[in-house]
Amino acid sequence: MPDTMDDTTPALAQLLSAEELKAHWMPFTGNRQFKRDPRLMVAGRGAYYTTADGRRVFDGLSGLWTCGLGHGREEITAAVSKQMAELDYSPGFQYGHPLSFKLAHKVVQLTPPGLEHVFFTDSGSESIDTALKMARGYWRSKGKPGKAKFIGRVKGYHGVNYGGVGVGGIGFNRKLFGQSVDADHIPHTVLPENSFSRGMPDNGAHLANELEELVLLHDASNIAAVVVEPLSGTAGVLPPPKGYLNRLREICDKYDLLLIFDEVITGFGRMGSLTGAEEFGVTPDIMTMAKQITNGTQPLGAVVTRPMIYEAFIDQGGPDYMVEFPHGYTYSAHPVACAAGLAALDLLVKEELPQRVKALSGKFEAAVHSLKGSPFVTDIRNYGFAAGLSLEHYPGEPLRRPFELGVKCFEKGFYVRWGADTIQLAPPFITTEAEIDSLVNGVGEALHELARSIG
Ligand code: PXG
Ligand code: PLP
Repeated sequence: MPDTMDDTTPALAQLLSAEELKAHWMPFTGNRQFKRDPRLMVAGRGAYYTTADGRRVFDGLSGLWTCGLGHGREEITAAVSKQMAELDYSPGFQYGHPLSFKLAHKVVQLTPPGLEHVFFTDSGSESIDTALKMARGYWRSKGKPGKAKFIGRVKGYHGVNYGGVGVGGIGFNRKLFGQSVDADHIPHTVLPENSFSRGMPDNGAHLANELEELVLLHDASNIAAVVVEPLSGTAGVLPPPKGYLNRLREICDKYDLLLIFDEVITGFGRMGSLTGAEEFGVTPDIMTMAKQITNGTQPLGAVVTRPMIYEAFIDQGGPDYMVEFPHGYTYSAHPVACAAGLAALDLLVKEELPQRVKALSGKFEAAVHSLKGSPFVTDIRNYGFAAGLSLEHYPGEPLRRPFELGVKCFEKGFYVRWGADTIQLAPPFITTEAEIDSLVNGVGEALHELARSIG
């Protein structure tokens, strides 16, 4: 284990006792390793964190793909403080407050034409489960209750709630929990001939035809919806092959399947457009969003739908005092989260940050691909301000090298994500060209140091 905490352990002991460290069962974390050698952030400003041992660390993943505007944005802090003082909570069922309607309207304006109604949740996982319920309810309201199966994609990540795990395609996330919803999966789009592709790979549109194979297998009368991320984030940044998403859309139209885009990572700027749908030119029937909607400052998710979905529930709603969609969370459209969302989206638009990502994405692409030939690097993929590097496995231990590399990067002042056999970079939209170079150089040095340390 790295011994970097040795000289800082007294500072850590002042901050947290062993009992306190033990009490928190951390999410998606190696709890044993972490508690032996904690990595703690205590402050954030712009594109940098400050760690408990007083170091400045570049935020190479924008939090968890959340904080593209950078940290400590005063406009968001002011909006949240004002809202807390004015109306800290208001019931979301049968009563409302003005901000949720303003935010819903804003989201409709920022998503592609055709998506017109917004349902609020508290997270990406809740957004996905909401979208799946909308899809099944839609078909039931149309008199087609058999249309209940979902088609996800291998390597897809759709959060951790039961529906999302069932349509998700990451084996590690599924194996302890069993199959939760009726789902099948189309193949992922990683092909050896696409190694080191820049942006959208040339090969692989034909893999969308696998959807048609599954439709022929299960029959369209049994399938509710197809759920994919336009670009898979968590699995290691997998951009869609050219033509692939268009083909999925065609097949969904041909067989009357709903198409759900999970834009929890791709939504609100990271692709260099407001959404992946806009960037890749394909509009789904339902879009799920979260993370960047509040710049990560408050938990908030959104599900954006075509009118036909909303109207199907309204039309079957019975007397007008009846609830049309028996679904919602205590914190759906929380006023403080809505205040944060309005402020964050205002900044995103006013500062033209998607445009900035687009303008700098060529620079980012060239920088990350300069790591080709560095020790252990077997593939590099990128789009917008997102990149994934696949790393050569230790025999029988695919997850170990990315962990070692991530910790080494952190020691060197760069926070990056490790997951599966990859590391991932997703810098804030405000990142400068010099910071892109320094992040990529930091990762390159860490790779070389890792190679030297194991001889
Ligand atoms: N869908 C997609 C496409 C996601 O990326 C979720 C749903 C779930 O969102 P919530 O808010 O419930 O976590 C996500 C979230 C990572 C990482 O390190 C990625 C996510 C979450 C946490 C970490 O790649 N994606
Ligand atoms: N469990 C119980 C016992 C509840 O009363 C509620 C909400 O009222 C929930 C779960 C759901 O909580 P949430 O609305 O925050 O998702």
